[in-house]
Amino acid sequence: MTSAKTLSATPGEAPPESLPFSVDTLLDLYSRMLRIRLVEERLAQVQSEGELPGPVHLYIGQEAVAVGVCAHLTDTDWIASTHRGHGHFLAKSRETPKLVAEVYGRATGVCGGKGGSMHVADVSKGILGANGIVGGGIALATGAALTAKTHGSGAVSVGFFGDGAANQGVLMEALNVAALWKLPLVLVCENNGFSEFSPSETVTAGEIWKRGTPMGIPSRPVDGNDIVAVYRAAGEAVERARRGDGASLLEMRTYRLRGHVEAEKTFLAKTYRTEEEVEARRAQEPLLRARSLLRDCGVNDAAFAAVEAREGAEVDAAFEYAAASPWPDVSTAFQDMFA
Ligand SMILES: Cc1ncc(C[n+]2csc(CCOP(=O)(O)OP(=O)(O)O)c2C)c(N)n1
Repeated sequence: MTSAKTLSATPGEAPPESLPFSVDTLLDLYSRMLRIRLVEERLAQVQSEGELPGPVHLYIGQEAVAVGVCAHLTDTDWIASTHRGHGHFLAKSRETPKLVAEVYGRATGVCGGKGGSMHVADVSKGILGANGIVGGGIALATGAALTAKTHGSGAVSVGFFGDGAANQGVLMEALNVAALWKLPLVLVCENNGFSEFSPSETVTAGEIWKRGTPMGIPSRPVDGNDIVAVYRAAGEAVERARRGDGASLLEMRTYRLRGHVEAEKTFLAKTYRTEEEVEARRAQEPLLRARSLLRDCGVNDAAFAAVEAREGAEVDAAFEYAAASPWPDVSTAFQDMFA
């Protein structure tokens, strides 16, 4: 099969003016976003068929944030995630079968099937886990940044959190100690427009990115559906943290295209947004925009088809693996619970 490396119409050429990387890199970032999208579309399908043991909060529409940020990290850097964490996991680790098996609750999952969708974690890859406690990842990432600084490991820690989580007091505490102690921390707020069923403007005062500036923390809003903008902003913040210059706060402005949780329409008494609004925002979604940019760079249909075939095959294999995997044995119920 043709590899992504040879797909661009401009192999080996300098990137166009507007790109901070080669066309091949853009295609690679696109393929990573596509992997997340394909996994989650399939999760939506199997969830509706009753195949999953628990609820799932999908990341569809926000893929550029996880991929553009994690592109700057290695396995020895840390991330802490949210209840909407599949995208963060897959952007940091490509171990798709382990992720899918975990969401299926199977023994072959990355947490042996005991974590499920909201607790996918892999410390060996620097993934401190998805988190059912809104804002919990902010504190975990700050602690990991303090550990990195104390040990002089050179690692950077990234805390992903939602706009709803930005209203938890822990954000203030994290910003305070991160500024005081110059922690190697990047706080990434994903403002996807909603906190559960409340539009952000009904529960959040002012602009979230501005909450870092009183502490002297470089803070900025970013178009979170533009993979290039995310990559650039995250690159600067990660570099700053790695240099020892301290923390940054990025507010990634994006949009949640699916429900807060799958099947929410079966229990919600009233809607909190219109179909027209969602459709209008679909035109701005990150994969569509990355495709359009790649086309402008000369990437053709055959190249897209090759990427789709490769990613589709990986995702098919991951779902086959998960569905065929055993449930955890009851005798293991108390293993790995305490350290
Ligand atoms: C501490 C805590 N409070 C409340 C909840 C219930 N809850 C689950 S998700 C959610 C909304 C979170 O919104 P946001 O942080 O914007 O993330 P998004 O769902 O938009 O990704 C709430 C309030 C919770 N899980 N934990």
